[in-house]
Amino acid sequence: GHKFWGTQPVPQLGDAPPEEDGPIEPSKPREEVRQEPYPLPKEFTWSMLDINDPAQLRELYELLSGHYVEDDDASFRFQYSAEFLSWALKPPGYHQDWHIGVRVASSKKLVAFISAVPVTVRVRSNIINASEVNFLCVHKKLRSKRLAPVLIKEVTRQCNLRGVFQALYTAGVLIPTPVSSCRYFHRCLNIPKLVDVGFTGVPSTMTLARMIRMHKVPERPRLLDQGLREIEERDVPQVCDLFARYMRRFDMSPVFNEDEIRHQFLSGMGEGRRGGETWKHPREGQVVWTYVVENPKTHKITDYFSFYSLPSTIIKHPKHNLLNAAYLFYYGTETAFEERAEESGRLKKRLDELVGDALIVADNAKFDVLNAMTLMDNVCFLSDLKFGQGDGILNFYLYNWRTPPLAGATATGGVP
Ligand code: YNC
Ligand code: MG
Repeated sequence: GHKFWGTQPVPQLGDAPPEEDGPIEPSKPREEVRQEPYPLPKEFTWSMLDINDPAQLRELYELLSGHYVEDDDASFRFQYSAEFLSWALKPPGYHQDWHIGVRVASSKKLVAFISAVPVTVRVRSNIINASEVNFLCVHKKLRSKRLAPVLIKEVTRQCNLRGVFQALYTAGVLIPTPVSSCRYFHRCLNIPKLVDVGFTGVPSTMTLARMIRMHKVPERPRLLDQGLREIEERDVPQVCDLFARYMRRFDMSPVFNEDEIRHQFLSGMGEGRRGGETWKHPREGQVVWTYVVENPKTHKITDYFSFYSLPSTIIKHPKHNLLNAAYLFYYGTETAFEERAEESGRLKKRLDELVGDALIVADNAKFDVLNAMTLMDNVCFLSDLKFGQGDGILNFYLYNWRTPPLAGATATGGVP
C-alpha cells in the first residue's frame, strides 16, 4: 500500500477510471488553509531558497548534482546546470516561497528541496490554474525516513496559500495514478563516446564503423534555404499563436501567454548575438535552442522547434564524466492545418524535416544524443529518424484533478 499517497486527493490505483473531469476535493478559502509549516524532525529547518542569490543557486546545483535522479543501474545522474535551474524555477509569475529547501539546523547544510512554479494547464477543455512540482530531492544519507511526504505536504500548503489547488508533476516511479506514461527514445549522435560509456552497444550484426556511418547527420540544416533561423524577440506573437493552435491537437498541454513563450523559448538562449552560421556556434551557458522557419516571401513563421540541454554525470567512468544530452522540447508547424495533412503523410514529412534539422543543430552544438519521449506527434518520426527505444519511462500526474484516461500521445510542459 501507499501510506502517504493513499491519503492524498489523487485517483487510487485500481479505482474505476473516472468518467468526468473535475477537482477531487474542493478549494478552500485562505484562512482555512493550515497557517504553520509542517513539522520537520528537530535536526532540520525549512529554508526558502533565493535562486537570484548565486550562492544559494550553487547550493541547489550541488545538492541536485550529487543526489538527484539516476537511471535504473546508477550509471547516469541528471546534472542540471545552474543556468537551467534558474530558467526552470523563474518563469513569469514565479514565487520565491515555492522554492522550498530543508537545511540541517546546526550546520545549515542544504539536504532536501522541492519546488513549484505556476502553470496554466489545459486538460481537454478545462483550463486549470495549477502549479508544476519538480526537483524533489532528498540527500542520499537521509533516504527512506519519510521526509518526501513532508516536503510534498509543505509545497501543497504553500500552493494552497496562493489559491492553487491543482498540480502537474512527472516521475519515473509509479505512484497513484498516472494520467499518461511516456517512454524515452534516444537518437545517438556521438557513437564512439556513447559506446565507450555504455550508453549504447554495437549490435552483433554491425561494426562500429558501420554504426557511425549509419548515425552520421548532414553538416548543414536542410531548411536553411526555406528560412530556418534562430528565434528572435519579434517572433514571439507568431510563435505564441502557432504554439496554441498546434497544442490543441493533444488532450493535455500547458497554455502559454506571450511572456511565457518568451521565457520558454528565448530567455534560456543566453546573451549576445553570434555572427555568421549561428547554428554552428552555441553560446556559453545556453539552456534552450529554438529555431523558426520564416517564409522568405510572406515573412510568416510557418514552423518552429526547440530542444534543451540537460547533461548527465557518467557515474563511474575512467575517461568521460559528462553525457551531453539534449531533449526535444516543443515544436509546431502550419502543415498540420492544411487539408488532409495527416492522411496524406505531409505532416509526418514536415516533422521529419524539422526534427531532422534539430538533430543537425544539436550535432553542431556537440551534443552526444538527442532524447525524445512518446508524446505530442513524436511517435510518427522516431523510428525513421533513428531514435532507439530506451529503458526509461516518465509518468505524468495531476494532483487533485480527476479525468478519464487521456487518449494516446499527450503533451505537457514538464521537464523531466
Ligand atoms: C516521487 N518521485 O511513494 P507512499 S520527480 C512522489 N514523487 O510514499 P521517503 C514519491 N512521491 O508510497 P525517499 C516519489 N518518490 O508510501 C517517492 N515518493 O505513499 C513517495 N530520489 O518517502 C513514495 N526525485 O522520504 C512514498 O522516500 C514516500 O527518502 C516515501 O525520498 C523520495 O521531482 C525522493 O527521484 C524522491 O531524492 C525525494 O528518493 C528521493 O526515497 C530522491 O521515505 C532521487 O514518497 C531524486 C528523485 C524525484 C523526481 C519530481 C516530482 C515530484 C512530485 C511530488 C508530488 C507533488 C504533488 C503535488 C503537490 C502540490 C499540490 C498543489 C497544489
Ligand atoms: Mg526520507
